[in-house]
Amino acid sequence: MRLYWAPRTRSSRVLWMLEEVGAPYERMLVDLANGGQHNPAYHAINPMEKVPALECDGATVAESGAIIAFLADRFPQMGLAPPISDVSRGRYLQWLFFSPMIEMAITQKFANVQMPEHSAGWGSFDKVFNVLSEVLTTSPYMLGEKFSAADVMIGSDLHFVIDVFKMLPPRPEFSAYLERCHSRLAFLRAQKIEADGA
Ligand SMILES: N[C@@H](CCC(=O)N[C@@H](CS)C(=O)NCC(=O)O)C(=O)O
Repeated sequence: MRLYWAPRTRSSRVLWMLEEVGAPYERMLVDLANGGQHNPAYHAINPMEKVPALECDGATVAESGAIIAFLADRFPQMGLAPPISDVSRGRYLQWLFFSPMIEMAITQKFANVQMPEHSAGWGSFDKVFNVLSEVLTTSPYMLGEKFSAADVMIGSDLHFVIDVFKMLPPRPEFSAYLERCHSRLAFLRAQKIEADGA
């Protein structure tokens, strides 16, 4: 497999996922500062001209959430997603797809745009994080006791919102969750790769 990436971007979550999966991969740096993402060869891989993207056995996939879902399904032996026929797959997909709501909530806050809660698909900034708080107050991970690919998505979103952008005042349930996510060996390996790559 080959990951097209750049440090300190949304590639970080895919790097973390690849380390969770443990299968061999190589990294190809896309030089965002010098327009590497606009190179026609890269455009063919991700027409959005953004990182990350993944090549796997001749197929390409872009969008960090899609890559993470793809990897979880491609390496089922790692137990990072409930099996297709398992009823808990529904809740897993719900949280995997929740990440864009977090992005919308952050964008709304940054842009300082007012919207009626009933017409915004994500409700509101507070609603999104209160819903996550509700889950993480009673369970160690988004699906309960077991870490899954949904935690790679939600964990990396919360890391950006809380640790990097400092957009949310500390909440004990989020701090404890991030501590659990950040103590995973795969996360620590990915962090080291980021640091060395940067
Ligand atoms: N929805 C995409 C977003 C990817 C994205 O926004 N990547 C940024 C870095 S975090 C990027 O490549 N920016 C370079 C550019 O737009 O020129 C995903 O989750 O993969």
